[in-house]
Amino acid sequence: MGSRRDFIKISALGAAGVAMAGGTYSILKNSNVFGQTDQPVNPGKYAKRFPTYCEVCFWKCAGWVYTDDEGKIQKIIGNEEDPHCNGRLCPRGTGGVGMYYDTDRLKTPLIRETENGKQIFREATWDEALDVVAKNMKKIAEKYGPESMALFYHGSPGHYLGHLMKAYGSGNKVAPSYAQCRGPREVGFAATFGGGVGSPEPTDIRDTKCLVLIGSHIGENMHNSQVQEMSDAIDKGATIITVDPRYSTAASKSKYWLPIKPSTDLALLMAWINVIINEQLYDKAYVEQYAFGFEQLKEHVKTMTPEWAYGITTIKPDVIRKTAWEMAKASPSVIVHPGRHVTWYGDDTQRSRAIAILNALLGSWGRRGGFYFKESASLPHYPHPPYPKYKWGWKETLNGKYKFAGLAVANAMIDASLPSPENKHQIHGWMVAGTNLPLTMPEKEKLKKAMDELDFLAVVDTMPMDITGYADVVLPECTYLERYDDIRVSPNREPNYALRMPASEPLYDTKPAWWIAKQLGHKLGLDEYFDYDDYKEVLDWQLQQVGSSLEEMEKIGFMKLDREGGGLYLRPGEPYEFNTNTGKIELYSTEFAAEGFDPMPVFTQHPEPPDGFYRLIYGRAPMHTFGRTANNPNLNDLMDENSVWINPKVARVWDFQHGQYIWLKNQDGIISSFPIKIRITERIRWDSVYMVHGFGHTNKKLTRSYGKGASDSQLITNVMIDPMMGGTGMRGNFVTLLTENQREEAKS
Ligand SMILES: Nc1nc2c(c(=O)[nH]1)N[C@H]1C(S)=C(S)[C@@H](COP(=O)(O)OP(=O)(O)OC[C@H]3O[C@@H](n4cnc5c(=O)[nH]c(N)nc54)[C@H](O)[C@@H]3O)O[C@H]1N2
Ligand SMILES: Nc1nc2c(c(=O)[nH]1)N[C@H]1C(S)=C(S)[C@@H](COP(=O)(O)OP(=O)(O)OC[C@H]3O[C@@H](n4cnc5c(=O)[nH]c(N)nc54)[C@H](O)[C@@H]3O)O[C@H]1N2
Ligand code: SF4
Ligand SMILES: [Mo]
Repeated sequence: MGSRRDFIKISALGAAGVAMAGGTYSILKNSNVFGQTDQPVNPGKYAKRFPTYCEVCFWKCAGWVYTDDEGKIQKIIGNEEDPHCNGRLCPRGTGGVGMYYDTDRLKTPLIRETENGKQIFREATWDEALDVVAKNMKKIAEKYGPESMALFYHGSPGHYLGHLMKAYGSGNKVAPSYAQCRGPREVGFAATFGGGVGSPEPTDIRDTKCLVLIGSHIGENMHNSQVQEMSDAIDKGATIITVDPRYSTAASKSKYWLPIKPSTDLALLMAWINVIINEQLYDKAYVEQYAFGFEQLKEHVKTMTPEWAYGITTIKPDVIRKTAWEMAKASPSVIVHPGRHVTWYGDDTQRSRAIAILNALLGSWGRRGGFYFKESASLPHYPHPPYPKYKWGWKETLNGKYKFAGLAVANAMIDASLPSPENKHQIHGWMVAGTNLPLTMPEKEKLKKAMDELDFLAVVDTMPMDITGYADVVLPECTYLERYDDIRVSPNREPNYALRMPASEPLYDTKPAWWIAKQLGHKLGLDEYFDYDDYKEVLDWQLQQVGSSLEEMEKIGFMKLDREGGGLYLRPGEPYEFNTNTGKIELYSTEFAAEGFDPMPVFTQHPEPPDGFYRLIYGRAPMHTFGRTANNPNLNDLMDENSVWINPKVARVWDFQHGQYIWLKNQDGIISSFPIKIRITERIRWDSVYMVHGFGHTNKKLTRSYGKGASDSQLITNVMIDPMMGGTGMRGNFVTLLTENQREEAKS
């Protein structure tokens, strides 16, 4: 069956002219995975340096880009003053140069056309390509109203294109980094402490005495300063407790590894709460002064004993008690880490709530070695006319569901793009910038159907990623090393600014997203919203308002400011009003109760794998960010495919050998597009298999990563939706293992 929008494999366009940079990268050197600042920078070799902040992941470490006397980018090192990195980039940040030098990059705008009955991409000028985008946006506005356009984004381009969308009349700006990532955590913590966690997480790891990791695999999850602080805390003797069905890197550094049965963490958390209350281990003064609902909570957890949890989690009662005592001993310098990618089982908001409650009982919120009060620098918005009022927005696309969604829900936006009787507000056009939806969203068939229904789809990306194959128009953005972007103002212990400026002219015919947004604005008659010729003017204006300038920031790259909002921690007995209904830390959530949800978390059992199937779990590799780095020449060198971790017991039953390639088939009969190599290891429970996310790319134009490894996303066809905020729980999928022959049979 042909579809209106066939997947087009982008053909190699333009001569691949640029050679790889020669620089050496201190990756995984001396077992220290971070780049070093103490390497002398040879002034003869490196002629110039330019400030940047990294876009290889969203920790946004500030750094310096060095070029040689021919203006070629040679290396990137961390900015010593920046608390996100303390002068050391992670292997991915160091390897970011590979994004610039990747000869598979998108090189010119492309327009989908039909030639002899076959759909192809034609190389186009920017003017032509932007004309097609603007024409289609106008058509959609006329036919359905501008509200029917949606922007899917991740990272820097979102701001400029989001501004364009709002000026055009749509408030549908949506990032999978909410409902596929940290949304439930933000809701669970806000219901408890009156504020979300945000990024970077305000975890005071450097001063903690006890760090509890529930699935957060810091060390493989390479969020830079967090890994550094954890390493320092270990050196200072902190106790690490890791709860993970897999013996993760963090587990290997832990005093306690709790190899929990996947999907049962909420029972463990409730049992910990039970012990901490019943054995009077909680911070009494803190709870008395700041918390609401203690008596209800005490009553609620009465039967949730370690013995009860043992039957569910397989974690022994004495281990549950001992680890609870460890936390209490360290209190308040203890962190039960909120995690980050928390969309696991559909009850994720409530699991995050349980984590927040546990922290509240231990008195760690607003305390040294627990969670500090973060602060971010402010910058005035560049002036523009008010946005037009839109008649409906992302909230209306939820059709009354997901009351606690604080941001747009990507999966709901996809649902809203499918025609259906209950869909009063259908989306008809997408712009996708910096998110590779086929590898990011579960339920790939639904995604494809939705894309097929669209009147128009434009993609802004740097690489011929899988999503570009579905586009009507592809707009090639230049990489973060070739552009100005907004000043980074992310929160930290001290507020600060970091600048990104180009270290090189854009290679090929690529352009920054701010420029793309401005040109589209012009073609849509929205010039008044883009009152500048160059984004430098915006940055300079903003910096002038706060007593600095672009000129100054180009020299220093990073600026730390004084705190204005009070101390990092609560002073003993300090009166404090939390931003909740009661003004207190809510152990009993009045908000949840008012909307008919459990005011305190309740454990429910999740389905378990049928015979011959194993739970599919996934995570990160230290040298890759999702799928965005799989093709990066430097990082591909370090790891070019993922493997599937299988317990030796399971390997024996199936008679599989280490290194053998197999296919995975899920509960709905979906077979992985590509085979995956077996890693036989005791480090995984026998009831689960594990793989690193971000492999199994399907676009042939990714010459290094096409067909390498398997995609977890493809096998995630069962999602467990969080009824509170719409997050897609993705760990309720089960796979069985197929040899080549069995795959042939299964296919026929
Ligand atoms: N190198 C690198 N670092 C990254 C990223 C990256 O792409 N690459 N991405 C960044 C982003 S956006 C995010 S959101 C974070 C994600 O990083 P985390 O928030 O740390 O990731 P999770 O996916 O929640 O955790 C993965 C771990 O959960 C374990 N797990 C699976 N099922 C269960 C279960 O039922 N219970 C428990 N307790 N554990 C389970 C897995 O074995 C694995 O070790 O990483 C960030 N850091
Ligand atoms: N199965 C499964 N699904 C997941 C996860 C998982 O672990 N497993 N993790 C979830 C999590 S935690 C998150 S945060 C999301 C993240 O998922 P996404 O938001 O989709 O992030 P990436 O996969 O990094 O996709 C980034 C896209 O941006 C492009 N890109 C890179 N740099 C630039 C740039 O400067 N400009 C532009 N315009 N494009 C650029 C890349 O080429 C790529 O196409 O995925 C979620 N989905
Ligand atoms: S943690 Fe690594 S990849 Fe992420 S921003 Fe920092 S250096 Fe870049
Ligand atoms: Mo994420």
